[in-house]
Amino acid sequence: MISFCGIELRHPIVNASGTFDAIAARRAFGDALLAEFPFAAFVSKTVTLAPRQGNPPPRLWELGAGMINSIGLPNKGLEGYLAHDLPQLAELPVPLIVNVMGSAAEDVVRLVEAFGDRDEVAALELNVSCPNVKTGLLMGADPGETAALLDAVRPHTRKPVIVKLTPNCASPAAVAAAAEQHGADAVSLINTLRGMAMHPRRPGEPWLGGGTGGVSGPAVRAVALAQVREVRERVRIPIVGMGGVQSGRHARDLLDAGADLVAVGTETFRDPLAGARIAAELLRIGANSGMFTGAPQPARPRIAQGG
Ligand code: RRO
Repeated sequence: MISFCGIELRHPIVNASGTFDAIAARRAFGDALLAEFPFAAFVSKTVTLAPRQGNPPPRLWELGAGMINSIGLPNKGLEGYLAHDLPQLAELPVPLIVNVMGSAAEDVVRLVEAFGDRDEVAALELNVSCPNVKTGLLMGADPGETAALLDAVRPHTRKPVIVKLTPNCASPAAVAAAAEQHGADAVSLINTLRGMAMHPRRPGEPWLGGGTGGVSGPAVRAVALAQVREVRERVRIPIVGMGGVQSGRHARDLLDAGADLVAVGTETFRDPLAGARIAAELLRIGANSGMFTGAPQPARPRIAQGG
């Protein structure tokens, strides 16, 4: 067992918000999903105050090393989430982290109040980093905006508050430091990197209905590692590291760069049980393989010479 913001977890692998639909997965796999749930905690897709349709299609573009999404936060809104999603997510065998977003601090306060004293909810994640919504502030791009949001939100819940950081700003580490100083219990990073794809047959037109989107998958792994390391040098609160993790080795690298938990996102599109596989691989790797660290190495067998 490991402890994250006072929450007991079986292992350090969770899902990245919005990349694993646990309700649909339960419909597809039945109660077997509960018996072998792939993540140590479940992070829900972002909830907004009012329902949203999301961005016009197409919403996805596959890359050589990942994908670009422009989903645009479709969700049932707070009332719909409380009535339909929360009761089903509360049946999962792991702690529930609810991800919320608003275009103004007052919206986020109302969302945090609504979840702040629900027993089903272990922690809240504030999404201040969605690259795909044109209206509203990107509160997470600026340390001052992030500080002001936390000042508004913090008095309304005793539950752990995780701030999801954007890589699309001058200094994610400065935003993380502001979040810590203004009461965040943890930070998570990275959200997707803003990118675009051109329409293959219509010169000059973007492919995605939203114009631009968020790049995820192996393409962003090196960026995630660098940013997690940079944030770790600035804050003492726990970090949920994510970005292109496909294996236990990749998870180990993020932990070594300073993360306390690792989230898996795009890889679950290829394999819904990737979280369980990565957790098992991580366990086999252990804390340190000893290679190139100066630790004593086992004697290497001599390669027999022919002749
Ligand atoms: O819904 C989305 O388009 C979306 C969100 Br809220 C987010 O935080 N990150 C992302 O890549 N897509």
